[in-house]
Amino acid sequence: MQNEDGRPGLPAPQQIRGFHLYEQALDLPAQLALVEDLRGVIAAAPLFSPETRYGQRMSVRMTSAGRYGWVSDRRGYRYETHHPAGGVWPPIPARVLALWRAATGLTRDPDCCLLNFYGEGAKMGLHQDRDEADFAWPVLSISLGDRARFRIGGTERGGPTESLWLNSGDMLLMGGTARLAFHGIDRVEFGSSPLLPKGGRINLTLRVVD
Ligand code: MD6
Ligand code: FE
Repeated sequence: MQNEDGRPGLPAPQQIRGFHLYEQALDLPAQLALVEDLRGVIAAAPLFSPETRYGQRMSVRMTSAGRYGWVSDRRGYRYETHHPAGGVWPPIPARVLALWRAATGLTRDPDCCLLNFYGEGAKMGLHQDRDEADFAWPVLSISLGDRARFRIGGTERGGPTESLWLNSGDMLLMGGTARLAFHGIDRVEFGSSPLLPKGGRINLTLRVVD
């Protein structure tokens, strides 16, 4: 299969407010292989519950792979070369890099693969991804497991929003005019996918950091 840009291996994306949605970009065997890779990432860099600068714990648990990982604590949000427990982050799995190359067509690989895990009741408030040095690089997101209601706004907080479902195997590319759009996860339909035996949702976001 080729998408509109002639990139092999991906269906044509749907465009929603400048986001490119690749529905079912990963078939079930590809999703299962990715989950196995991510178990290795989590074994090397355990999930943690970041604190916000206001001292509240996020409901999403996180870890990262790559040269940089995204962390949040009372000092604020930032990228760090080390896990909060001290070690360097594990490398980004080759299969994840292959998806980045296929979806973006870029030869520059991402520096960070942020892994978000949503257990029962977890959600993520509307935010912009703006901790990276250069917003010309896109952000690619990959969804695995339970389906989630993804909300998209504009570049100003408080403007109109719309939402769409992200299902297991979907990829979403946020670039161009959408790169600084507000977005978040309203809710996850816990137990809606059989991919993760104990339920939950994994979201990967791939970013060029510096
Ligand atoms: C999520 N995603 O899907 C949260 N960020 O769980 C994000 O925050 C996100 O999906 C940047 C680009 C795409 C995303
Ligand atoms: Fe984000």
